[in-house]
Amino acid sequence: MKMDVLLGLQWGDEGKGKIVDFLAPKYNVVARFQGGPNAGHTLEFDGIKHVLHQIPSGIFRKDIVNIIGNGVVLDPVIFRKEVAALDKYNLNVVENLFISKKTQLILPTHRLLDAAYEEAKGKKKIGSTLKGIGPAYQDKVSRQGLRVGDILSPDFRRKYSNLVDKHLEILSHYNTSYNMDELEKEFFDAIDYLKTFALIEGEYKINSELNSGAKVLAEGAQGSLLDIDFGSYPYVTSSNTTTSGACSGLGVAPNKIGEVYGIFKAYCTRVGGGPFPTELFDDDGKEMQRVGNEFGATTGRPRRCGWLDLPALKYAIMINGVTQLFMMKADVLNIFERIKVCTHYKLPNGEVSDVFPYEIVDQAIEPVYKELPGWHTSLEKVEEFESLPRELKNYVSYLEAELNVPISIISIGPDRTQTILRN
Ligand code: 2SA
Ligand code: MG
Repeated sequence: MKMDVLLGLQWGDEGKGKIVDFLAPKYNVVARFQGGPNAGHTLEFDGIKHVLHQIPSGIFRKDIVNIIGNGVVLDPVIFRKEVAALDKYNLNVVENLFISKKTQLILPTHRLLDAAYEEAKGKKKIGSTLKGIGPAYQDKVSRQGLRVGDILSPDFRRKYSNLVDKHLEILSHYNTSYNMDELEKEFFDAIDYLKTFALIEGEYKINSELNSGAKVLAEGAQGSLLDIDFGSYPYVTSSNTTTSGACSGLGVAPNKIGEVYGIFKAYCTRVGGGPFPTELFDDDGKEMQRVGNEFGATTGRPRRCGWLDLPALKYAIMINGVTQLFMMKADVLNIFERIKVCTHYKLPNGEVSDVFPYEIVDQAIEPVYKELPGWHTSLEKVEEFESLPRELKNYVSYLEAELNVPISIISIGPDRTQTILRN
């Protein structure tokens, strides 16, 4: 079998949690391949809202195997709280969750370093989620990180102290206050708890699942435009959020990738700093934020809002090799009489282009818009594609023609049931 990949094509928060939950019944395995507690995947069903950070979204279905891959950075303290929050649902978390021994650990000092580095950036803050993501990946790449498998070694405390001593030395140059004893107590309690889970050779597990005919879904976090290589650098996260990250973050070969599902919102949002060519600063933007409830699932921060950006979306489709598109939150645009879509960027030198430019950060980019009529009506009663308002169907056809990829799902509300499939 091949592994399908699901990822966000914008700056995150496209609605991956909802879609994984929706697709999950078709899969036997759901795996996370990058990121960590900076992710916030919101799932809503039976009138209750659930937010997952590090645990794959397949956990709500009792017959699905969930894998945290080697590409992830795992905070054991947050992990413990996350599992505790699931307690009341009577799920098989311990039996259904497998963690790669090669997954990197986030230490309490990674969080402190994240905060210290952000503070030192002054006005140029990345808008990090302050979960220690950047410093943890830094240690991975500089070959000194601790991995989940290390916690099984009798030497773990010594390895931990070696690394933490280095962190504390760096922190002594910053104006940071913390209580190391408290942080360490909480951390080591969480490490003991983590030991009660299946810590495995993730790459063997996932390949043997594929070989035995299991259907596997890789669940992306953050978004393609936050990719460390292809995003709006340096305003990015510290991992490859794109399809190739699913290969390296799980140990699955590129020729085993099947469908690549790309999710995008019918408009655009971004949390944190960095360029956002179609950002709205007017009432339209405020309305999108209010109606779309655009606040970060991890940090609660308000998300910046704007119109759909086709140059950025085409770029993300190209990098990821997207085979099917899912359009999310179409209902948020119900309020508009006219809808805008950015088709090109106008650069300061007058050039008009649909290329996502290298100089995305350092120059003012003016979006060139096409206007389309809005549907300006509620979608509440709609259950199938045919019953969608004509203007929304036209919006979908227009996007498909521009993007050259079919839009096979249109989401018109947060609930599992508010999901329109196209055949
Ligand atoms: P980090 O913490 O080092 O990964 O931050 C670097 C940049 O990546 C952005 N980022 C995100 N953007 C959107 N959603 C994310 N996850 C949470 C959510 C965010 C939240 O799903 O709602 O709750 O605020 C996420 N994670 C990282 C971040 O804003 C920085 O620009
Ligand atoms: Mg999110």
